[in-house]
Amino acid sequence: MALTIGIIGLPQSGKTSLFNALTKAGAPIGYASSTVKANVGVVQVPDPRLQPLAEIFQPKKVTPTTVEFVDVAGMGQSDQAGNEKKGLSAEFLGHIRNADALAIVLRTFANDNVSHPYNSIDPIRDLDSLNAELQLTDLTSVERRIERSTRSAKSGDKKYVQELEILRRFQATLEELQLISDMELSQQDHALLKEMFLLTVKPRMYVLNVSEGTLGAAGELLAKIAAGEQVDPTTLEGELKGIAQVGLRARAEKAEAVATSASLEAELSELPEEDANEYLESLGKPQLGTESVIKGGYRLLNLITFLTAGEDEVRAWTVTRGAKAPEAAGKIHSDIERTFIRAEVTSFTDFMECGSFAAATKKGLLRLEGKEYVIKDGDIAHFRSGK
Ligand SMILES: Nc1nc2c(ncn2[C@@H]2O[C@H](COP(=O)(O)OP(=O)(O)OP(=O)(O)O)[C@@H](O)[C@H]2O)c(=O)[nH]1
Ligand SMILES: [Mg+2]
Repeated sequence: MALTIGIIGLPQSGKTSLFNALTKAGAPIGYASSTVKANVGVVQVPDPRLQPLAEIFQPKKVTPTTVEFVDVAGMGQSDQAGNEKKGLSAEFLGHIRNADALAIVLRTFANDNVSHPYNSIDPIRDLDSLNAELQLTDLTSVERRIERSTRSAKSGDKKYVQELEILRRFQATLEELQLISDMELSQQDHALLKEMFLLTVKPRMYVLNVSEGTLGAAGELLAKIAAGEQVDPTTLEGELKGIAQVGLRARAEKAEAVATSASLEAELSELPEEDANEYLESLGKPQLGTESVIKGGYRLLNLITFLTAGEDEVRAWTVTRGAKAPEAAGKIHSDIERTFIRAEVTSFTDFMECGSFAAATKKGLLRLEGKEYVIKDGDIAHFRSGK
């Protein structure tokens, strides 16, 4: 199943612009076309190893691995209208519960034509407000489950007595506005969490939507923070202050923080490559948010890529780090996983030095691996299976 990242954020923070930059889908943006229905799109994961392999194999097809993005509006809406918070709509939840990770868009860009629900730029305040909404929604889910389990526990089923004890701990954490992911969790806690699809336990990435001219500086600042350097936000001016605050929060939570200029990147994605590159040069070639979002998602979810290569197809596949050879084979086809015999594996680097499987075999660089082999990023694998 494709990996799904849910894009959420306050109204008009640039979610659909980011979605368009990522998917080149051209979904309508702006106030007149606030997102009502969710946008869903599939994005190819750029992988620099595919092209050199394609040059060697001249395959009929080159297939990158993909990530799915869902852009769902509907957070912070009740605030905007000055109403009491009611939690999130069923439509919103339907889309976001199944996401593997969340990309939380936080606005720092200046644009007088785009209103902000709180009428000022302060990304860490926006994040706290979004968190409160997510926590409230999770609390409602936990309370509902408590009601259900209480009824079942009364009939004497021990399983539910234990479940209730766990649920009450979750409830207390959420009521204190703490994150469940910060709790010490037992195996049983994890098992229950897996069933509940809570929003605050999903791996998350903060996507700072910055002004065009700040993209380069924002990327550098976030890289510094992620590398563990000391940064004091109070010494920073303008957008960079809020960007640093969010970066530090991400570091403390072991989350990811990336910078994008969503509307710029959405425009760039529609230009011919040459023109886009020229424009980027003029901005000092900043790292683009679209790429950081995809890479960040990979890191967050602990994913790696392995490759298959032949004259029919050169292809990239996604697996969780630590997956063994049969599980990787299962990405290609469940039959190959079931009847797995062995894998022939070489690393991309070794392969490129040899230039062919035959040469790699001669040099002893094409290894035969069994069921216990742990797949590594950049492995080129061929699986043998039988009845
Ligand atoms: N200057 C600037 N404007 C942006 C940027 N990103 C988005 N905008 C503008 O902000 C407005 C809202 O952008 P959208 O992408 O529609 O925001 P959204 O979060 O999808 O909005 P809703 O669907 O209403 O919640 C549009 O007019 C965009 O052009 C940015 O990086 N810089
Ligand atoms: Mg939108």
